[in-house]
Amino acid sequence: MTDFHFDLHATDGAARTGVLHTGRGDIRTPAFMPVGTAATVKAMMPESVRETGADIILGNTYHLMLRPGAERVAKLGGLHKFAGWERPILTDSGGFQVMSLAKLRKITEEGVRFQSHVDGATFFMSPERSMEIQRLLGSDIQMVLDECPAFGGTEAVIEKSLAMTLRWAKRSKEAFGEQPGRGCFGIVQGGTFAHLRERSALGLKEIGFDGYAVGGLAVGEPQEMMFETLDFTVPHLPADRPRYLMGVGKPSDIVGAVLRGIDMFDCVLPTRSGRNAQAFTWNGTLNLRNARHAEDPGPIDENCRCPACRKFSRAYLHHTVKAQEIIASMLLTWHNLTFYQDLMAGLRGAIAEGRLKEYAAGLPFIAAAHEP
Ligand code: PRF
Ligand code: ZN
Repeated sequence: MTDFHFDLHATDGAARTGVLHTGRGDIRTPAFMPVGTAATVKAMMPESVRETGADIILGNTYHLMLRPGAERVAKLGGLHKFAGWERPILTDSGGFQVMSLAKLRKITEEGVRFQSHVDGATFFMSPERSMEIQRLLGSDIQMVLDECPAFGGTEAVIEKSLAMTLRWAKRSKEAFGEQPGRGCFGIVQGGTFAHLRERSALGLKEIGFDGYAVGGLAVGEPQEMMFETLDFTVPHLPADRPRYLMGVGKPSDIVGAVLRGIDMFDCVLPTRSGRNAQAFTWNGTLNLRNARHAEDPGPIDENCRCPACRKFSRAYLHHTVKAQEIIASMLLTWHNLTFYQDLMAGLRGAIAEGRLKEYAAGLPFIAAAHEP
């Protein structure tokens, strides 16, 4: 089996392109991971997700432990077989989702006790249990359990949270143990405080991980502040390991983060907004619900290779959105995931050719005003 390892092929300023090798296949970086929270990328068949250009999808420990349960998925042959996706899967640890979705959370040094948002049942998640679930699922990239503090916390609050997150990272790594072909990623926290981000990165490096995520961003801070935090965080991460910015983001967030040395991304935006009638284009976003599309015979994007653009008009998409037809979600999700993957391919090509800055500056959506 292929060892889990990262090969850097080229750099351009702080930006990098390469391949992350796993036992289940290769991931070209910079990479965008479509979100498949509940063992499905919503509204998409797995082979269609692959056709958009995805090398890896993301799954969620939190959702899968509640329903259908990690032990059940393991009994059925693991998450890849269960979900019909044989390529790599990264699983988030559940820390972030417990904070945003669960009811009656109680965090202690041992872990977090919470009530399911599905049926109110009580669960307990420790760093060890999170890693056990991710192993049962068969995840190729397993994330440590962390605490993602809300934006705007005081330095003292963020510092205390970070100290526990580092202790959880150590326990998570020990629980991960040795798993051939699979990797374990640490998660840098520390809010928007430079010295806390540095402390977090140094602490994680000392433990030693296969990759390093930047967590605690895109939690309500302005884009400029996210970029500034990356500027003082990324230099503390090892150059020979992949770097993953969690839960990001808009196309312009991704371009800015790639320019700052990030290699991997995940976000619900292309899938969720596709189910909400929004289409991404090189000139900004379109809302297909808008009446101005009602008699438009043209596609979303003349140059797009996706089925929504090759076979259907804006008028048809407008109609199916208005009529709440399922195909509207399917086609707009397919289009948006194609757009995101084509953007990543464009970024990889530009880095390989040493022209990323010019490529990024020439992207019309970076400056384009969004449709009201
Ligand atoms: N931690 C984890 N998952 C996450 C985040 C985090 O901080 C974020 C923050 N944007 C998204 N997903 N474990
Ligand atoms: Zn398209």
